[in-house]
Amino acid sequence: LKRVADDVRSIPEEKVPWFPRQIKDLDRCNMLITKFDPDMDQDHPGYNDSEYRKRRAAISELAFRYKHFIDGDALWEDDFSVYQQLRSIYPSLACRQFLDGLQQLEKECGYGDEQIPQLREISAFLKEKTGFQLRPVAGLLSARDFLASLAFRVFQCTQYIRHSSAPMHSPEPDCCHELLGHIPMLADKEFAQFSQEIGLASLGASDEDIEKLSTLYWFTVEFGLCKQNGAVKAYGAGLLSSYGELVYALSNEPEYKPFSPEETAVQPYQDQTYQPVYFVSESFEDAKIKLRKYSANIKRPFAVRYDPFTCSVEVLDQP
Ligand code: HBI
Ligand code: FE
Repeated sequence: LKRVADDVRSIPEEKVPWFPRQIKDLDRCNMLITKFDPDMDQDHPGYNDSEYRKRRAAISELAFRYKHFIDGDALWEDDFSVYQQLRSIYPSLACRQFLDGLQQLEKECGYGDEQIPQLREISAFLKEKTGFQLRPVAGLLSARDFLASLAFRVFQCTQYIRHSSAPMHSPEPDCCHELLGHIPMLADKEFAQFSQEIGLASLGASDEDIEKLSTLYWFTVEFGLCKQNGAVKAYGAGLLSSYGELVYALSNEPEYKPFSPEETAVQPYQDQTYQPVYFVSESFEDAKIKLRKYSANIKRPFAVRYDPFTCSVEVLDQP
């Protein structure tokens, strides 16, 4: 039923791993990682809750059926108690771009603690702001497929909600994480550009480089901090969707290092508990310039360029 690592499409024997060239090719970027899946992981808070698992299977089915040109229905879960809690600490801890994005979502897109707009509406909102669009996904994707989507300004979004026995923490991405962590940031032009550039760098890259880019993504897009008016603020979605870690990251406890792609890309990270170290960028502009330099040094026998008119990737200098 689920498409997972062992029965994924076979990649023919060639030097460069397959990668999507057109936005509709993202229909094939669907390799799920089952590490934190409630059907497979005995430690998942929903593992023994058959109602929860049934609901998850139904939501997954919608994501599996989704095709780029068909744009099927996809729904968000609607329990939004975490919204109010997190909302109250954002003004002092979140970066300016996040607060701007959230305010626009509240004013123009129906964000609030009572209800949440559907994927289609938020996708249309983002398309207008930065050209990003959303597509539903059933769970944690392989890093390669997830990053490839960013190259096309497509963000793969989970729709299900965390189990009610653990409202403050989820080992998997869930809709609270996407809606509160990622979406406000994706409404910022500079940040959208940064995200797409990580995606473009990943296309056809070696497994080793994918691992490094995924670690970079982890310490920036998920757990990044940045300087703003002399203070340190959060922009990472993993922080902005976790009350506990957001407060912890901006306390005096954790270690901070300046963002430097070479060093950040090989820093071991934690996906079970708080990060031991956070990387602080001078600004998004600065992070983008550093990332660009880093990407230029990734070895690939070709270069890629995104054509926004056709939503496709041009491959240059192929041998
Ligand atoms: N899959 N659905 C989904 N959402 C993510 O945020 C995500 C993912 N797969 C991998 C991933 N994030 C990161 O850990 C990086 O490896 C890219
Ligand atoms: Fe995320």
